[in-house]
Amino acid sequence: MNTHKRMEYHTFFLLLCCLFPFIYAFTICNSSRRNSRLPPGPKGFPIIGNLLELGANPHHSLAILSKCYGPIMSLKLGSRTTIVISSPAITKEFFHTHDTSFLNRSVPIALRAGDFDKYSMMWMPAGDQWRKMRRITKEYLFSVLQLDAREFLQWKKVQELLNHVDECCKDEKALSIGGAVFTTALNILSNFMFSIDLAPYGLESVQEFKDAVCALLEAGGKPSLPDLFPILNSFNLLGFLQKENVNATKLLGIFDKIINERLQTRSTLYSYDGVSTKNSDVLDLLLNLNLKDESIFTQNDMRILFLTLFIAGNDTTSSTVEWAMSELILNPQTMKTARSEIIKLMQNKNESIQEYDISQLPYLQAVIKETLRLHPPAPFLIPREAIHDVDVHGFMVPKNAQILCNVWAMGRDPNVWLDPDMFIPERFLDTKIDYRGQDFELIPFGAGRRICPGLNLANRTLPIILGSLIHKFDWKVVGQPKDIDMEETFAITLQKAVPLMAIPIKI
Ligand code: HEM
Ligand SMILES: *[C@@H]1O[C@H](CO)[C@@H](O)[C@H](O)[C@H]1NC(C)=O
Ligand SMILES: *[C@@H]1O[C@H](CO)[C@@H](O)[C@H](O)[C@H]1NC(C)=O
Ligand SMILES: *[C@@H]1O[C@H](CO)[C@@H](O)[C@H](O)[C@H]1NC(C)=O
Ligand SMILES: *[C@@H]1O[C@H](CO)[C@@H](O)[C@H](O)[C@H]1NC(C)=O
Ligand SMILES: *[C@@H]1O[C@H](CO)[C@@H](O)[C@H](O)[C@H]1NC(C)=O
Ligand SMILES: CC(=O)N[C@H]1CO[C@H](CO)[C@@H](O)[C@@H]1O
Repeated sequence: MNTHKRMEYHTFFLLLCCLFPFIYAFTICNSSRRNSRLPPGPKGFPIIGNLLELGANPHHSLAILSKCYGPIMSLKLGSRTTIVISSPAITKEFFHTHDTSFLNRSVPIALRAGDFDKYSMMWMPAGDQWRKMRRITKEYLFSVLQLDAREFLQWKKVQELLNHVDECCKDEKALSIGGAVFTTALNILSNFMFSIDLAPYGLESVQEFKDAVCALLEAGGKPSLPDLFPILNSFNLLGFLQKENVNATKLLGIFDKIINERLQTRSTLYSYDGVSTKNSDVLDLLLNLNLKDESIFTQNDMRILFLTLFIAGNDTTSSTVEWAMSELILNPQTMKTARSEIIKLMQNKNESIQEYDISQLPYLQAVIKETLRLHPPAPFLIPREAIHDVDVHGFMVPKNAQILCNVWAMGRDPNVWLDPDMFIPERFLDTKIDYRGQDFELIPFGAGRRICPGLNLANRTLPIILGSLIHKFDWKVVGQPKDIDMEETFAITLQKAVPLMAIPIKI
């Protein structure tokens, strides 16, 4: 499988090199036609669009291309100028020095269907509405205060996960790590927000919810044909988009139901003016806000916010834990080191890891960093768009250009990391490198003003879940660890192509 993949890139690379003279001739001979200050790249060669479309892993293809053209290059995907950046220094210019010029998102056409881009904080242009949503998530959802207040809740959800694993343990049953963690991550979120479990372990309804979100994600992530060749837009893949719409509508329907039910309980509980003074969860806080001044925060804002957060929070968390577990099972010595650290810290406590323990588990934190370095859930971050023409690094980035930051390539760049392909958490032990968006060699959460707002939550959820899983259980796979399939599949997030199934063994 691996060799096969490698062959494929090899072939791709060869093909490129054969094409290079043509591309070169094409570009140089007609350079008067285009702006010569654009970053280098195979300009105006539509076949590249095709190749990307064909390649299931565009982050690999673009990493190869940037070996030819350098860490800042421009491509023409259909009619859209795309700037691909793949070095920490250049990334810093974009998301630090010139951050305000790249605050807009470039919206995949599939998402424009349901006006999703107009309402969702993740895709909307960086205007007043976006600033408002950022402020609300910062104050009401992911502030240290709010996260502290809900610490017990997260802990409780992790206990449920451990109980579930315990049961699989008794039956010596292999368990889908991603699936189990997905349920936990979803429930942590849904309890943060509405104080209910959206996903009981292993029920049909979860699958439905997952499928719906999945389809939406895939639609957003793959560079679809009409995106690359807008001329095809007239076909519009109508049936497809309508289906997406139905699905989004369905998800929104779930949130509507929850909101309406809450409004009803509130009206009976707090009969005076419907304002809850006892701030029990995010929904209550937001409804209070909505009651204070409906124009500030409408019910539609609310349900789209929920939808966005569920899409953003689902598989990022579970796929990171899944990758981490795969790497740890592949590297037993690393697993051992991580576990001993936890056992040593916890030996005088008879409980499982709590949030305040994390700061005393540097190795566990390093494992998470190393996982995010090699397997960033968003290999291109989430594409931004140039608001106006910008001069970067001596090149001209034109207005409306789409910016792809290949964090996946940076994570595996030998100029940036020693032995980039090896899983070595130790590399983070004696550095201060963190993923808060200031160290540009490691920015799985993005950087600048549009950095992932869920960062604080993820920084608590990831180590707690992973730490608990390896503290209480040893893990083995059917067959040899070295046979674990580490292939990736690309939607808007990077997931394992073959889910990790592992058998827990109680310690
Ligand atoms: C391992 C976990 C996660 C990773 C690696 C991750 C990564 C990212 C990245 C790379 C971006 C784009 C940043 C940029 O443009 O510079 C982003 C945006 C976003 N993330 Fe996350 N994320 C994670 C977890 C979460 C969680 C748990 C939530 C919420 C529940 C969340 C909510 C969002 C939202 C709403 C945005 C859009 C922000 C905006 O456009 O203003 N993320 N995330
Ligand atoms: C560049 O291409 C255009 C047509 O696309 C042609 O008219 C023009 O002569 C070409 N310029 C050069 C320098 O070859
Ligand atoms: C959602 O979309 C997927 C694939 O596009 C489809 O299989 C599924 O049936 C849809 N769900 C609904 C409720 O339409
Ligand atoms: C921890 O141990 C103490 C006594 O040693 C006991 O009272 C407490 O219930 C235990 N807690 C848990 C979670 O087992
Ligand atoms: C993540 O949590 C750890 C431990 O609490 C803390 O030291 C670190 O600064 C946090 N990182 C970010 C990016 O918030
Ligand atoms: C961001 O994009 C929107 C439309 O997509 C546009 O109206 C707006 O002007 C852009 N923002 C800025 C600051 O240019
Ligand atoms: C909708 C969606 O992305 N679902 C995913 C959530 O995470 C689990 C575990 O990684 C995936 O299996 C789902 O496909």
